[in-house]
Amino acid sequence: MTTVSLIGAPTDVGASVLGASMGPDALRIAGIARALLDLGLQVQDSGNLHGPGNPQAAPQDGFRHLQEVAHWNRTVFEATAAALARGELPLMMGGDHCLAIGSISAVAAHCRARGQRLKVLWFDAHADANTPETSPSGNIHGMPVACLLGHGPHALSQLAGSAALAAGEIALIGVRSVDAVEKRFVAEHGIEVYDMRTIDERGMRAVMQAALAGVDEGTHLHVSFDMDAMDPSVAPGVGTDVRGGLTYRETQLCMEMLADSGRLGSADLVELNPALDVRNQTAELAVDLLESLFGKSTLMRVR
Ligand code: 6HN
Ligand code: MN
Ligand code: MN
Ligand code: MN
Repeated sequence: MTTVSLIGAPTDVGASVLGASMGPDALRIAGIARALLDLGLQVQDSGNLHGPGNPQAAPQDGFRHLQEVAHWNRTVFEATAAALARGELPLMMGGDHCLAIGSISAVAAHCRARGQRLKVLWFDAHADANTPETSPSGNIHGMPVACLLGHGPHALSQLAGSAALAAGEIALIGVRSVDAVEKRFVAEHGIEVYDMRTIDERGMRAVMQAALAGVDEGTHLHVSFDMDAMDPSVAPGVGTDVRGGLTYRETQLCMEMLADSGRLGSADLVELNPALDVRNQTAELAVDLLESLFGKSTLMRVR
């Protein structure tokens, strides 16, 4: 039986809007553990990780809070690696999206050690592919994709010993806000991107089929879900909202197709900002999505 390890990472050091630090508790209040237990999973909630506070400092050398971000990511790396080593399925509850550097670096190291293929599906309004040279904000939550591909400071880009990912191991879904220099990074690395226009034109089912092509029994699937991938009309509790995002049903279909793949090995749920939410609805929405990701379906499946 699968044991889901809930890893709370309560920090917003990678963002400039404060509040994502309250994400883990908002998910607990919305009933994340109960929901997973009701699906017949085992749940291990070891509480929240600890780390430095948010200094709210100005950028230095293109980064805001590099020291603090590196500290948090080392801690997330250790917790994720420990859960994987115990045979559990880590669910990192952010926190801002910089924390996916730690979780995905641990997943990549785990897969490499076992000769497993890895595919990361990165749901986001943004490409998160800035480097300190190109970032308009210095906020490190805008840089994790670049760091995971080996670009950025050593403390963030080499957590797994070398670059965590090759460009072909990640696909971005739901993208609609990409900075000028990020466009070049994405194109030059040949990163697989399903932006909102592609989703409009092809439909979510075709997009997910393409994103999951090649995922087989030997593949570890990691889902990194930034709540701002969804349309702000349904997910208002996020710090960097962009209109024109995924609908409720489009997102549920993604989660259902991911569950059907049977290959989910780890996940992040990030950028949930309870300070900007209304009656915890974005956390409740996140729990709905996670239920589907972990196999809840409307009807009994007869195959
Ligand atoms: N996120 N591209 C912008 C920046 O500051 O680099 C926004 C990044 C948002 C990041 O939502 O995880
Ligand atoms: Mn993001
Ligand atoms: Mn985003
Ligand atoms: Mn490169």
